[in-house]
Amino acid sequence: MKIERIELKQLHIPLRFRFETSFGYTLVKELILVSVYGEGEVGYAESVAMPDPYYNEETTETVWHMMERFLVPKLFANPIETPEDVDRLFAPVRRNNMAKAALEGAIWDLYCKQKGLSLAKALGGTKSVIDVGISIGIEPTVDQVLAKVERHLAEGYKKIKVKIKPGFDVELIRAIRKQFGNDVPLMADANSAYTLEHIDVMKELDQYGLMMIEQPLAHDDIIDHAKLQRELSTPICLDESIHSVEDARKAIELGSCGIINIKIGRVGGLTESKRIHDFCQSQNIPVWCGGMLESGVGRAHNVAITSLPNFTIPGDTAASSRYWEEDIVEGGIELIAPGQLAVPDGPGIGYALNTRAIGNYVLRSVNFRP
Ligand code: OSB
Ligand code: MG
Repeated sequence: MKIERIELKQLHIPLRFRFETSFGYTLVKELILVSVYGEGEVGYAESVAMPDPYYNEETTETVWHMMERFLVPKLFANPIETPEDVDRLFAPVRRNNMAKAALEGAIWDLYCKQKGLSLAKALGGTKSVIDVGISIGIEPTVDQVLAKVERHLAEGYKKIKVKIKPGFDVELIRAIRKQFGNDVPLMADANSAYTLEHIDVMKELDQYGLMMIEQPLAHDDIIDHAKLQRELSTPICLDESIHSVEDARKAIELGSCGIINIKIGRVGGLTESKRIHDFCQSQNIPVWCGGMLESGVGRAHNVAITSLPNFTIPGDTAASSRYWEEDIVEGGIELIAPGQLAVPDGPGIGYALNTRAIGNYVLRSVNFRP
């Protein structure tokens, strides 16, 4: 593959709602759109790092720096035949997974477009339609969350995830169960807001038949999660704690979780995402695709990876119109049936970019050439 040019664009896209978690809130989505040009095609991906280092240690600025100073030069200095070569080339760089994933993802898209293959097929996807859920943020009141649950259930989302934090947890889950019943596929995501000192809260949550509790304890922990999992019948799902297939292996061996959330950015790319998927499949651990409030470009990558067979639990890839007035992919990515998205079969990610919308959202851009 000949790479002729790499372009980075920083975009700011206003969200249609305020999205709050236990670690902060987002009103305007900030992302880096990566375009890799070669042999008449362009591959696209986006960096999912947030502006601030509160979900993980990366930020928009660290991603830009790592790409410019280390990762792009590696791509120009080495022959690349397949996306797996990129994974190997970036391996000596410690962490900075979101920076790596954005470049690797754009090269996956470019590679697929050059071969005339859909990204889903190239990754080993088997589904043409995927079930999706929705992640609902913390609101000022329980009633405001209930109103959102009602709206999104009516749209047919197959899994309702609510964000929790100490003081906004058991009462919320009890209210959702009371209003919508025990059959609603419901889970809670704590984004590391608890410690083992909150064991009583966890045991109370354990009474509500949740599909899982996502990342209750520290972002860098798998020991306490194993202790907690022994006390609960609800499966723990790890998000922040898993950066690689090695992390997944250790967490599963310790009994720290029963489910894993795969985010392509957090684990450093599609190649590593597929490894985690395959390993979890061999261990009978179901996986699902997490979200980072991605634009349509990032969500197109999420759709492609979700088409793999062990993504048996609906992910957080909601429709474009939930997030944006106008997405940066033409027409957005919308539900084709209640709670379902189509897996495109066109080349690469299968969506064209809306260059006019991108022009409205762009803050800065830079081009690199060999
Ligand atoms: O923990 O899954 C998370 C968004 C930003 C950072 C972390 C998380 C999330 C979400 C949103 O839950 C999922 C989405 O709608 O993209
Ligand atoms: Mg999470």
